[in-house]
Amino acid sequence: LTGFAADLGGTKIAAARIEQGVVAERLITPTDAAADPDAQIAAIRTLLDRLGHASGAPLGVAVAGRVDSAGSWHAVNRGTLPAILGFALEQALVRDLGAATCLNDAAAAALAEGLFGAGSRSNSFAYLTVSTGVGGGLVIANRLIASENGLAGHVGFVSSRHASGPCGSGRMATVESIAGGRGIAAAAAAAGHADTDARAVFAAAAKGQDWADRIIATSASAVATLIGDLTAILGLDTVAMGGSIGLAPGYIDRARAALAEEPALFRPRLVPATLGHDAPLIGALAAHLRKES
Ligand code: ADP
Ligand code: BMX
Repeated sequence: LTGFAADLGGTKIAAARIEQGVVAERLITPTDAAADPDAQIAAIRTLLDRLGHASGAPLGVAVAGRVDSAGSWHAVNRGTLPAILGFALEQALVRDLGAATCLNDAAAAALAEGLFGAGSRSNSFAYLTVSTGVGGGLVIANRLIASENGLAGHVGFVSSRHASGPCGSGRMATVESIAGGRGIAAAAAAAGHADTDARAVFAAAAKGQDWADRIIATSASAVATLIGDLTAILGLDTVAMGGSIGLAPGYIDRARAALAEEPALFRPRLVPATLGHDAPLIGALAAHLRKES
């Protein structure tokens, strides 16, 4: 597993040079959420250039949004990436960078965790990212679940009894709308703390502020209920959690505490992603190398 990878999320773009399955060098830049696809590709390209990527080198690109079987990229949450409205991403990447495979970020991470990480001994595995949104990838009987329209695995858009407001997907009261970073910021604003991002809500909770603690507890409860629901559908035995919120100190403990309220049958093993923030990067390159072989 040697080559390059990029991971474009709603908040940050990461790119890496990967050598023998290990991230040898990584660069990160903030995502310009409003930017059009060409500008997003240019931002990825700038990072790859700095990492020494040469045209035609193996490259996997993971993106927030759905990637359909033709390689077109569409935001599902239009509030997160409003200018990604159906764009021939894989074609453009191949044209500009010589070779590339693209797929959804959480699907890429699920693939990596399934092959090399928390899901490697599982028969029914889910990766969940709690980040700008709430994304997912499902690996059942060692196969990543995929659909032609690229929507399969978008578990953050399931309805939640913990939510009540609108979601950028157009659905109402989704898990993502209450549990993801944008949902947490919206809940903070509703509690009178405008312009407070999820990271700042965590900082406020760490200082003992009740309003912030309640928002994070609700996010973790919504994620735990989602895990119970997915387990009812798929018989999950293991769930790995990633994303900057999922991996934030204390978050997985809160999710486990909420999951403890579920009956045992609906309670899979819940662990942090073994590959941490590298999971989408390693999975994207793995998907590329698999396609080329
Ligand atoms: P992306 O969604 O672009 O993949 P991240 O996984 O970093 O990026 O998730 C971004 C979200 O995580 C934002 O809502 C941000 O405020 C929040 N966040 C970033 N760092 C932390 C942290 N240390 N603790 C809690 N939340 C964080
Ligand atoms: C949203 C959705 C998913 C993505 C997930 C995590 C968009 C733009 N994003 O559910 O495709 O996998 O967020 O993405 O529709 P992140 O930005 O939080 O890393």
